[in-house]
Amino acid sequence: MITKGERMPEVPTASRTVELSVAAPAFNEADNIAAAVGEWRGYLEDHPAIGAWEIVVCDDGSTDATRAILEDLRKGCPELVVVGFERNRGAGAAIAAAIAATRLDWVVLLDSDGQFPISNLDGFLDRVRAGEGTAFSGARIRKADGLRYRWGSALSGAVGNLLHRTRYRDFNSIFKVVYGPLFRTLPLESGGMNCSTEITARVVEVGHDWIEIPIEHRERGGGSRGWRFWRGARDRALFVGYLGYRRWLLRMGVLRPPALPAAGGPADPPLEVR
Ligand SMILES: Nc1nc2c(ncn2[C@@H]2O[C@H](COP(=O)(O)OP(=O)(O)O)[C@@H](O)[C@H]2O)c(=O)[nH]1
Ligand SMILES: [Mg+2]
Repeated sequence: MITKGERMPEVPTASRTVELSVAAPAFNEADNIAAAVGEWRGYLEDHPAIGAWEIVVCDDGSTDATRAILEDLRKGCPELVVVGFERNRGAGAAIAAAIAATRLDWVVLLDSDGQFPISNLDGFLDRVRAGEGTAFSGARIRKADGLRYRWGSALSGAVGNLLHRTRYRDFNSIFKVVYGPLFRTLPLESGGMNCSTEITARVVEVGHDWIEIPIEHRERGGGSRGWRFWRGARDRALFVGYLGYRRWLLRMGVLRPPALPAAGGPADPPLEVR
C-alpha cells in the first residue's frame, strides 16, 4: 500500500482560513446558473473560515443563454472565471477543464443545477482547516433522484467499492473538496457522466483516502437532467467494467500506476497499487 506522504501531495497542515476555488460544469443551465453563482458567492463572501476564493464555471457548449448569463455575472464579480467549449463535449470534459482552471489551495466540485447546496461546506471546513486529509467527499444521505437513478448509483457504487477494496457510502457523489495540487494533477479521462465515479477511483488509486461527510442533496432548481437513463446506465456499466479491467491490468503489472509529480519536483514512482 502506498502510504500517505510518500507521494505528492503531503497532507496540508492546519490553517486559519481556507483558500477555496469552486469548480462546476454547466450545460444548458440558463434556469439555474444565476441562482447557483449567487448562492455560492454569498456563502464564500460571508464565511469567516474562507479566505481568498474564486468560482470557475466551465460552460460545456451550451445552446441556451448559460454563457451569456455567466458573462453578465462576471461584470459584477471579478472572482468568477468562465471557461468553456464551442461545442458540447460532455460533463467529464467540462469538469476536468473547470478543475484545471482553478488556482487556489482547495477545490470544491459541484453541479450548477442547484442540487448541491454550497452550505454543505459547513460540515467540511473545520476538518479541512484541521489538516485532516487531502480529499473529502459529500455522501448524499437522501438522494433527491428518482428510484431507478438511486438504484443504478447504489449498484455501480457497490461495484466501485468492491474493485477498490473501499467502503464508501456514496462512491458516485460529485460534491468533493480536494486539495488543489492533488486535484489538478489527477489523470481524468471519462467523457460523459462518469467523472465523479472516476475521481473517487483515481484518488484511491494514487494512494489517498476519502473522508466522507454527509451532505444534503435537493431537486434541480429548474430545467431537466440532460441525459437519458438507459444510455447513462449503459455508459456507467461500461465505465465500471473498464475500472475493473484497469485494476486487473495494474495488479498484473501490464499497466504502470499513475505517478503524480511531486510538488515542484519530478514524478515519484509509487510503491504498490492498492
Ligand atoms: N447532462 C449533461 N450535463 C452536463 C453536460 N456537461 C456539463 N453538464 C453539467 O453536469 C452537471 C450534472 O448534470 P445533470 O444533467 O444534472 O445530471 P445528474 O448528475 O444526473 O444530476 C450539471 O451541472 C450539468 O450542467 C452534458 O453534456 N450533459
Ligand atoms: Mg443534476
